Amino acid sequence: MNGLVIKNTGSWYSVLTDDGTIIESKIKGNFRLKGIRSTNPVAVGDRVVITPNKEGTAFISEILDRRNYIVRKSPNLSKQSHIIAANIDQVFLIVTVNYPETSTTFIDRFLASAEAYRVPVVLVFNKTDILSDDDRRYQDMMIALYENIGYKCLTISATTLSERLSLEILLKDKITLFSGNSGVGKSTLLNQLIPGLNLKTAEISDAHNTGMHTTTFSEMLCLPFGGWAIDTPGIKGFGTFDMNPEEICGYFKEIFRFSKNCRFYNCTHTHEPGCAVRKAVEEHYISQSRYNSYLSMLEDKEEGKYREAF
Ligand SMILES: Nc1nc2c(ncn2[C@@H]2O[C@H](COP(=O)(O)OP(=O)(O)OP(=O)(O)O)[C@@H](O)[C@H]2O)c(=O)[nH]1
Ligand SMILES: [Mg+2]
Ligand SMILES: [Zn+2]
Repeated sequence: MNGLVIKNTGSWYSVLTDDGTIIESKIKGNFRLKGIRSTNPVAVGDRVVITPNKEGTAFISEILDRRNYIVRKSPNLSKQSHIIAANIDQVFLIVTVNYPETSTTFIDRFLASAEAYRVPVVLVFNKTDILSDDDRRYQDMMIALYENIGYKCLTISATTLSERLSLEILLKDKITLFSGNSGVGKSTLLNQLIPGLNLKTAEISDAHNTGMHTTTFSEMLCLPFGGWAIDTPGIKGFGTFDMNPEEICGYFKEIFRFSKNCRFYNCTHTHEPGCAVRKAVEEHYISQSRYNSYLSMLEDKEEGKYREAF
């Protein structure tokens, strides 16, 4: 029997079978993904084969081939990966310039990882109703930066959601992963889009200006106007896996464009003479924040470690 994994709580997976029933399932055997150990070998969005048993539950015996997935390194367990979701059409990366502040390093690392499978990412700037003038100017700069590179950007306020219609158009009939730091309003936005949903939400910490990690499991939700959205727990750091310097460069679209003019074909854009990328940074064709994010990912690679702060 085949089905779609729509929820993952600990070792239990809710599988929506092709005949429309939901069966609570567990994993059978040892799943491995390209030799990488994963904290969750099966992810929300996976299509799986299940074998129902007498108790009304089932075993997942096989994962069907994935079209794509978003994976990050688990904090603290540097050899382990965590698959955020599989088989998605696009990502809504929910960000806030304040309450809490989403860092450009976090955004850039996320974007680079999505580029690995060419998954389109829409940057959704939330909480525009509570921004100061300074916050708003900073947000405008961010939007100019990312639109210039080629990413779609939206500004919204999830609490009032006057932007409902434009969001519905983008979400309709697609599978969309909602991701971002804790407290940026992922669940609040989904509660608005799906009447009667009532996902748990919580105010961010005043003292630390950070979210409270309210959502603790991933869940695929059916959108009333067609399509699916995946609510996920907020993520703090975004460690990346198995990328060599050339690949990392390829995932920063504008850096990649300039790299073609570097003197050396294997230029890492860190110290080499005749580097067109560093020249472009100096001349402000490439933003310093993007270049710093690129360097931070190279550093991970060199030191073989991942710093939680990102
Ligand atoms: N003022 C304002 N507050 C918002 C907005 N969107 C969300 N919030 C508030 O921000 C807080 C956090 O929202 P959540 O929806 O719980 O955030 P989340 O991204 O799901 O957080 P995690 O589940 O921890 O990852 C709640 O108090 C929301 O009411 C917004 O557009 N404007
Ligand atoms: Mg949430
Ligand atoms: Zn170079």
